[in-house]
Amino acid sequence: MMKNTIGKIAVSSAAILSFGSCQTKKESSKKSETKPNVVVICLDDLGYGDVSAYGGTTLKTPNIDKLANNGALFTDGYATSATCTPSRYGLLTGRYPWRNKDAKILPGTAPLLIDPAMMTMPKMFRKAGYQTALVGKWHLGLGTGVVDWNKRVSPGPNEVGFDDAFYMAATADRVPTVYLKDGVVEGLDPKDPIYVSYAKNYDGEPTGLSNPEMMTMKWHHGHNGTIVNGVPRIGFMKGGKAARWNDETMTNVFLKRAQDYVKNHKDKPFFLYYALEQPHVPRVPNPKFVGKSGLGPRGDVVLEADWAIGEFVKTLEKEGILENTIIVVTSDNGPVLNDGYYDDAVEKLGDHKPWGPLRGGKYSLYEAGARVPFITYWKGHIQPTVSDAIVCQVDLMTSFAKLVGSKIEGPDSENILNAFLGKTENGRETLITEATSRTLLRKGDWILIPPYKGEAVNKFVNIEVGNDNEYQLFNVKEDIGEQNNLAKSNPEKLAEMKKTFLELRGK
Ligand code: NG6
Ligand code: CA
Repeated sequence: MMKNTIGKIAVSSAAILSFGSCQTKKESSKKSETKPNVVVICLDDLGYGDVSAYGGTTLKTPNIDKLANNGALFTDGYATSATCTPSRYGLLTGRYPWRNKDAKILPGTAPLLIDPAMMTMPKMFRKAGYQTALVGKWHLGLGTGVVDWNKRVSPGPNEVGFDDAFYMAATADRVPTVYLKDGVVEGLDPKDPIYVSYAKNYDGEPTGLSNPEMMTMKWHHGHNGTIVNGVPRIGFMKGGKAARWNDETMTNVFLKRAQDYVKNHKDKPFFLYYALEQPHVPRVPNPKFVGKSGLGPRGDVVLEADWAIGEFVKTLEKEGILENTIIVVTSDNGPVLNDGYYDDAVEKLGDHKPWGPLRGGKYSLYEAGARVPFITYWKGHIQPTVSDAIVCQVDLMTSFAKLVGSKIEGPDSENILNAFLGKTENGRETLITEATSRTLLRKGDWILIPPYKGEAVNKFVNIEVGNDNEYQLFNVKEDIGEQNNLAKSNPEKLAEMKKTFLELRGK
């Protein structure tokens, strides 16, 4: 059912006619000899159903849809994890995050998770002659232990392959709420040094607990630390007042950096990882987008992100490099409504389904945890396609290596370049994703979730996280919503899946 819905929308002939149809054969074959720029646009907590090209009708994302309708839309595209840090670790290293025991949601003071000696996707691009850049969310740790935020913080993105990096350290709801440029807090006044702790508050600094009257957004669970711009965050921070970001302009700030990067680097091939913060909490849209979705701030920030993506693509076009740029649009993990603040995400949801037809959400072993919007677009090169291939962000590293003539491979990263280019529906055969350190197997049309202890529903976020005392076996081609556990009725398939899971996962 889902496939039909997607198919109808994504490959409507109007869309095909309106875009890219005038590209001549000669032009495209000439372009493919050059090294295309690669831009990976990764959103934060954007759900499978949040993109209207995936079948949603309440919330419209015209700019992402335009890429989806004129590129390849993957129905079975995955992050490696149902949370951010492990997911981005998989994306950037080509290695499954469950192989690294520290790949968990990190506090803003955590050390760098990626070993600087490791090969990474940006390093691979660099070796192939590319310029590399990060703009947006990092959340993979910084430094080696104790960080002095008043000096250059390293190692960080620059030490794992990014020539240029402009980023937030962790998440929008975690301190420090400042931007860093190549390891240096931007706009810091040396007379007002910045201190960050996740252990205890600094005397006299307002928190969500001590000064609730200062909050413009209330915390629901977790977020009762330092108040910045009326929003109580996770963790404590003191000083650095001039450097603190303004949540309302964050989208514009990141967009401008991404646009400037393109303008200043267009003469040589580049790899840009543009990591937008939406719709992660706290959801603080720019005033231009307040009330625009009718779904409250969560819907508004999705519209804002969609707008930013449209503006970014316009820049590529204006600079004359759209035909020579591959764009990937995806999300680090699935959706969540109440992720710790009272922000009307639940109350104003209406009939919008951020998870689409999938079960679960962020933090979940069920499909809405790691199955995410996944789109590849390359004007004149990728034909409008809806692909059922199983593809994962972990595969981008090796696949792009093949594209740019590099022999480098990520340890868990498969070469499925032709699937990413929409030329074949053969993607991965097997995939092991994770959700808060619990792993599961996708193989062909089947999902195996091993038994895990713990609550079935995380009551704070109201998401079925997938724990069960029994094995769960689903055929997601026939049962995309994972309603029928076939573990008992199909013992042969169960045995086969258990065997594969053991082989791949070990122990
Ligand atoms: C959780 C936070 C949640 C969010 C998440 C990270 C609490 C209670 N919840 O610990 O709000 O920040 O971490 O999200 O603190 S992620 O997309 O970066 O993985
Ligand atoms: Ca996320």
